[in-house]
Amino acid sequence: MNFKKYLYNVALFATVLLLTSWSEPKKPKMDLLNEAILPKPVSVIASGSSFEINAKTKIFVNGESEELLKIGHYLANLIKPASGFNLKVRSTLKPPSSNSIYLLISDLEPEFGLEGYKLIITDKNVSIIANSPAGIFRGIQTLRQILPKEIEAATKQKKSWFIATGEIHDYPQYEYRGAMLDVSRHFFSAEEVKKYIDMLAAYKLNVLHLHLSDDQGWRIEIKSWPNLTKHGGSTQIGGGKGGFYAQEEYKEIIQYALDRYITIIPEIDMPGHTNAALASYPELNCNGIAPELYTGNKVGFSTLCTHKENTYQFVRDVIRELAEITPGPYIHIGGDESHVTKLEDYIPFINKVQDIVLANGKIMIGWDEIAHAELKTNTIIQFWARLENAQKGVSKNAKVILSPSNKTYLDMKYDSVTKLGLKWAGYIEVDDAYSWNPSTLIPGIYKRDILGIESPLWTETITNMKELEFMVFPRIIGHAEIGWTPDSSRDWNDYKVRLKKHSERLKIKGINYYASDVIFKDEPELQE
Ligand code: TNX
Repeated sequence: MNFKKYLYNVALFATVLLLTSWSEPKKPKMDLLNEAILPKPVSVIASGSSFEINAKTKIFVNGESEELLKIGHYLANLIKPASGFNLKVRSTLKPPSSNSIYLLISDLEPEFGLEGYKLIITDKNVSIIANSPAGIFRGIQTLRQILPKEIEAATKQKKSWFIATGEIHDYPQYEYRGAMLDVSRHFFSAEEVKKYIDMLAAYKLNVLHLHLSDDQGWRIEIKSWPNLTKHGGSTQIGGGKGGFYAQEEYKEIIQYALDRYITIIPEIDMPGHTNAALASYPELNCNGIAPELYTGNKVGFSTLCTHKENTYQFVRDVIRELAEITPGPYIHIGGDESHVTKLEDYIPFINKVQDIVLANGKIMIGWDEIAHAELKTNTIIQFWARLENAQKGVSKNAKVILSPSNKTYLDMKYDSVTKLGLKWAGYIEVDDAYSWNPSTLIPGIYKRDILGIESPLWTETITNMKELEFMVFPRIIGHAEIGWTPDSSRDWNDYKVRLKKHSERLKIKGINYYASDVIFKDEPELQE
């Protein structure tokens, strides 16, 4: 080869090299194990490279399933505001080529159940595989958490969207992972409830229990007893204007939740906590006289008249209408703190209500006091206060939802200087909320007895969304991890690091979380 030809070859080689490196920019090396995923997945394997979501990435779903296409659009809409991308969503029968996110229903091992998923990220593609659409939806929440944090911004960001490659296998420890919102003491609009549903969905929760009636307000339209909302829903604690959900509005909340694989559980609290109903219909009172509406925050002073036939007509109508607009399997009948109902009246009352719920094809849930009644197959008790009640319930074959007030009550103050909230069950710091195990909480109650856990937010002192967010976040993220992640892979020190990182996302989302010292105050530096 002469020198000219040699130079020519060198130049050609250099050009080709340059061109290929231009057209295929190097993917940054990234480590999936560095990502702060909450709740922590069952297993994560990192492969050290990255995948970039760009304007040309397509979302594919296998088959023509409307439901999967809907989830595909949900994902596209999550990515859109911050990236500005309008990702196409398409169905396909064969695995798509590169630059795609593929949502696929397939038979996974039984432990993946209805909500488990595999998330597989290579430098060419992302796939989310699950036994059912719910699993795909949960997998999308993980994908969301491994995208750069700016993905949570509401406006377009100048950024590229790389994610680390690897494989995540994940499924929940408990089938029931819930939150409860008390919309009676202070009313929250349907729009606000939907916002809350979105916040819960991000942490793979699957139940929102709505406390729809109490002494201070009746919040769900019952067409056969219209004064319940007209009068009984007109105020709230402090005397402000209350509110209620028309049945059509309630159905919209249910659909919104369903689209996020969240079941709404409606609660009508009885026989106590009923002043709003008693004030609306004199015939529900033993003395036939309607009391005034109540705008204070005392508990335990009201009761339906358990001897009157009227009362059972009322309960039948309410449960029937509620069952008709509730597709989920459960109706919660309260049953707590009936301090002015005699036990000999309380027990037959709960027994009758249970028959009414069953006759309407639903499973009854009640607070732990209902363990005194004759529980039928499938009835569920929600533990909040008394260990003996939970144990009694389990001895009657009931399954238990755990809402220990000293760990899960989101209305408890964090510490002595927290302005909002109550403290009767003690202060609950972020680490207290996280550091406990459901299966060792109550002597004699084991994992097989436990349906799951739920975090209630009572709203005596909580009046708006900013206050709600402050009490809920970040404690509920810890509860979500307790419900999802196996006890053996949970550890406060590891969780704390992930939560601190994750807090930057909460900030970008505009969630008014409590920046607790137990997360943000660094340990004192070790002296050299
Ligand atoms: C107890 S928990 C209640 C509620 C209150 C709450 C305040 C339960 C079943 N009953 O009526 O709102 O304490 O923390």
